[in-house]
Amino acid sequence: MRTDIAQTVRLEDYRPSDFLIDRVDLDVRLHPTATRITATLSLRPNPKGRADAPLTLDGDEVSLKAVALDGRALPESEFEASPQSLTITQPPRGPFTLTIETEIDPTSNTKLMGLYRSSGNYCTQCEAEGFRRITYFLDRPDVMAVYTTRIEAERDEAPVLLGNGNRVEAGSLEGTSRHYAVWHDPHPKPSYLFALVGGRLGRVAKSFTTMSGREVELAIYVEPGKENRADYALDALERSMRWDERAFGREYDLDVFNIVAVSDFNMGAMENKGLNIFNDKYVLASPETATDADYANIEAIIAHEYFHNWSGNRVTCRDWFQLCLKEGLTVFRDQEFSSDERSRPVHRIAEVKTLRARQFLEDSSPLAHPVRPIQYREINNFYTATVYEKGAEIVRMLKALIGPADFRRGMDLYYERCDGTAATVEDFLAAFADVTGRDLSHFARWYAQAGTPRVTVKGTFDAAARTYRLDFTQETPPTPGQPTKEPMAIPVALGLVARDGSAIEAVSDRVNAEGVFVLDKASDSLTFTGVSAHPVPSLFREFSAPVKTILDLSNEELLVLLRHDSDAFNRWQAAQTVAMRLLAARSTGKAIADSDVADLATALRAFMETDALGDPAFAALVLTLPSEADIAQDIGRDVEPDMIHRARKEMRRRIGQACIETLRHFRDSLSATGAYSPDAASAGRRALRNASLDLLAAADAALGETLAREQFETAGNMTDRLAALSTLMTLPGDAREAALARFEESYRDEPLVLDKWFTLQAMIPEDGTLERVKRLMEHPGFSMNNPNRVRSLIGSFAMLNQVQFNRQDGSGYDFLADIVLRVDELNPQLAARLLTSFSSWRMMETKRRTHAKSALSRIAGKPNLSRDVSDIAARSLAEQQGQ
Ligand code: 0A1
Ligand code: ZN
Repeated sequence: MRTDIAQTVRLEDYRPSDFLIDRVDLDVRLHPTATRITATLSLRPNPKGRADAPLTLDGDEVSLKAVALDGRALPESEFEASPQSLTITQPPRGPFTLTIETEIDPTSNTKLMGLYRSSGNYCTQCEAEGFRRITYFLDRPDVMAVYTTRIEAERDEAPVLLGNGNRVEAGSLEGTSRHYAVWHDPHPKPSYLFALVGGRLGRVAKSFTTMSGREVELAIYVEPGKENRADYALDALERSMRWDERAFGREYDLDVFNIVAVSDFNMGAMENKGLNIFNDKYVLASPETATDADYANIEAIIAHEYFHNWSGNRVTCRDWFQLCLKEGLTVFRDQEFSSDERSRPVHRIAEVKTLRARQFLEDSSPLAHPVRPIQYREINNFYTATVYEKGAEIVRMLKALIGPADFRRGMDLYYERCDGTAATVEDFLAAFADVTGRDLSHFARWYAQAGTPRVTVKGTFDAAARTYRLDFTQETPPTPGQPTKEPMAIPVALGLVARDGSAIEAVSDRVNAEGVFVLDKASDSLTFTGVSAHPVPSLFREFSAPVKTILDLSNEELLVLLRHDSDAFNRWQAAQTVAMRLLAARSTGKAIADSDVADLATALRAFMETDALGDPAFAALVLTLPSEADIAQDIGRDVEPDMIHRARKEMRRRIGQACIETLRHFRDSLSATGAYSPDAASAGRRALRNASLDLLAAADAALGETLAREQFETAGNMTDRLAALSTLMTLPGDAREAALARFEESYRDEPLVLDKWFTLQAMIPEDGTLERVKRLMEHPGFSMNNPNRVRSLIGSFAMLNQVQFNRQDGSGYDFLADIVLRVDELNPQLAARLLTSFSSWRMMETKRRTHAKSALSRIAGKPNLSRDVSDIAARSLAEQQGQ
């Protein structure tokens, strides 16, 4: 375990490195338990650094075998070495070469950082601080070098050898069973983008010609025998490359682009230069094993990693505080790509659902932090929804504020100025300020201030004056370390809707050509003139800002928006708001009028009868009520998960019964014809059909069970089969257990499919689920060492099963605490992620809160915790100022 537990890194303490590394030559001799690395580093003092500083290189669990300076072996008196660092006390004052030999054990590397093994193959993960687990290095993103890597291995064990950049040489070692390959990457890069792979892998490939005529060989490497499951990923890669050329004028810059899928990976994927390494869940797909959602995720993540080649690799981050510079921007870019490839409104709704479920939750929790944090103890804990998803929303707002043409000009200027450098958020904003001549310093607050702003809006119609006034106020709640807040610059895209659906030609000089009003004060108002009848305002169209809104609209007015708004996002939002009001009231024991539920059901039925088939994917979203976790967040305090569960179930029953004929019709008429295709239109039809099945089952359990069983047996693809099984999960009894057994029998040799089986069972909202989860941990397909398995079973239980994780007897919390402590010994990053499922603990009612606090305290009190887990535990428990 690391010993520097309490050390805090602060943005304000940033200073340039005292030394720079221009070239790195690596010689890696792969061996299962004793891999040897010889690193030859070309160093020089940094003119921007301190003049007489020693040279201290970072290390982490590496064993030093030898060190030489300019070819002279260094005696022990001239350096200090520990597994965590290597210091040359009196380095030369000019350029010099340091040769370091280290040894590491990839087989026992269960942290999956640095060089490790997955299914016998060798692979690496270096972001954020994994390179120091391979050799001693200035392991910080502003030290950028040109790498040449020679990889040597047993030919039998690792016939495929891959590195960053282009392959420049390969051959056998005469008279031995070993072979080697040499890779050279001409683009200077930080160490976190280093990668190598050695293993037995199958390959699919395709060639691609970039817009300027460069020939690139695209290849995806997978477990042998699964090559045909990589076709969709390869196609998504080609489409991503084309899109970046079209949308941003960015083309690829090496002769090869390799992707390797591995089955043990802590995150989704990694953008290493020219050699992306992926969690195989985000590469492998076939109609029989992957759902529509899997296909969409693969497309998005392939795009995300590819787009990093410019936003992240060509322009990287000066330090880890600037993580959103690459991640927020790249998420924005992959979201735009998916929106262009699929339905924009449907994709936007999906993005917002994720943002609210993950980022708003984080923002209201003890783990809240600014998009650009100002301090951290463990950087791995900052790969968060705030940095990624809120980071993307900031870029989206910037585009809304300055318009698409200036946004593109700003992006071009940013790339032109910062190409080949390690940049900051200030560099990014300066490009847009310079192309528009605007002062973006107020806007920059979005990077610094944590918490979700709350915007309250009131509308006043004056019939005599024919005006309609909107009064806005905003406030942002306190978050850790930030008790008081400043107003934010909030773009409000808006319009007015007449109650009969006709267009309203109202004007206001506060609204720009794109229909956006900017709220940048604590309160402000705007008046429309020429308004002949009382309108319904449609605010935050397309979710123009990551804020919570409190509207003074009646349910009836919201249902006007569901029917008539030209903005699809707000049609969906209107139905969600009405449902949420009713659900939150019911879940807190407040009476609601029966007629209110009936009105919502009637409006949904009307929507389905007239509009649903025009865009089935959109209709499926409208039919889906806010989740139990969404409702808990809306209530915000003294939450009783069982009441929420009952309220939601009851409302689904009522809506299902009111719409039963239409649901039946959709379920029967939207059947697939022909072969499965993952395209958005086909997926949309399946989504509506399966949402209909699920609501039918809520309305009539016997009918639901019959239909779901039949669909489970006859489904021609995994989307429909899993949807049927998921509906059966809501219906306790023999049919459910029999279907689960059948599924296990069919897919026990398909780990990624078995993960879905683990997840569905972990989510069953009934007593007995915790025992089921414990039993499943003994299943031969489960492994505590594999992050996908742990996340599917235990992560799903803790994050997606509101009632059983938050059991009033505290057993859900105790279980998770035990698991976190066990996993921490193997894989601290995974353990810390699991622990974030406590982020809603403070909003629970007293009994649950007490149990959660004691489970967290038990974790925090354990000696020898990893830095990852101790950081999350301590922040989760900290008393918050001003809250
Ligand atoms: N940069 C990657 C995410 C990533 C971060 C840390 C990792 O360490 C285990 C792995 C991947 C991305 O944004 O896709
Ligand atoms: Zn990323």
